[in-house]
Amino acid sequence: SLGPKARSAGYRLAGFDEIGSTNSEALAAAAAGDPGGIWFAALKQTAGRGRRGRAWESPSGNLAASLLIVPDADANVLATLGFVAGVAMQKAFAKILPQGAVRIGIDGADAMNGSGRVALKWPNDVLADGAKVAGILLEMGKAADGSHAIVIGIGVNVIAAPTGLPYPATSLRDLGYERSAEDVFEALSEAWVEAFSLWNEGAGISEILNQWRGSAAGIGAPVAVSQDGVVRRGIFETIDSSGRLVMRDDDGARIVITAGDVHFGAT
Ligand code: BT5
Repeated sequence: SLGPKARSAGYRLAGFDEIGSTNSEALAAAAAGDPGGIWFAALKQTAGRGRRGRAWESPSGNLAASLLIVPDADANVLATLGFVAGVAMQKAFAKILPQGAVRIGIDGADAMNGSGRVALKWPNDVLADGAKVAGILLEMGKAADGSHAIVIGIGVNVIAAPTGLPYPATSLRDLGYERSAEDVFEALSEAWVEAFSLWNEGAGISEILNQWRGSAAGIGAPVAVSQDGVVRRGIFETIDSSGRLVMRDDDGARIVITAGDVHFGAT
């Protein structure tokens, strides 16, 4: 199990060999009165999930980890925690992969082509070489006292990635890196503490978004964003100060998007 072997920076850790979903476990713990500050981590999930009811494949040996926190902040501020997770995940890879594999501050087009290079895809994916290597699912629940409980779930393809998806996926092993789920978790928990304390400093929200933007895949390139069957196309300009995607359409109109699925190289 991930528990006894793995070390967690800053928070408690509940480790599992196998679980339904670490996000569900964390939400249930919050409702049952856990005060937060705990990671739920597993080597395998049988009911892992992504956004909008989609499934997340978590075969044995990959990492599924969910952090439960009960921060004192407004819901719209809490929504930016997904970007903290993206920055933390990228920094975690920088800690455990060879120098040069992870370059912070590369431009978007470059991020799609480099060998094994790690970049962030709006809103919640981590790409290596343009393929999805990790996904993030931020969920809000209720703590026992009625305040907001936040669960930040992160799935990392350590030894295997699914095939036959509508877009490419990869794993650390596919990229030529033999690492364990414990190694990845330990680096992630350390990087989270660093990124979260920055976020917590108030002005840190903009600093986190700056860092995120600096590693964003596809800025300056054509993009299509779909949400509820509506597809919008344009040139991906930036991420604004609230973490929304900003694009410019053919007519020069500025479009600001809060949620959706991004496709690059849109035609
Ligand atoms: C995500 O959703 O990418 C968020 C995934 C979060 C998973 C973590 S694991 C720990 C915690 N506990 C949970 O139950 N969940 C969280 P989304 O952007 O909606 O992407 C989902 C889509 O990614 C699926 O529809 C598939 O196309 C694809 N997919 C599924 N499994 C994948 C994998 N292992 N690697 C890459 N892509 C995958």
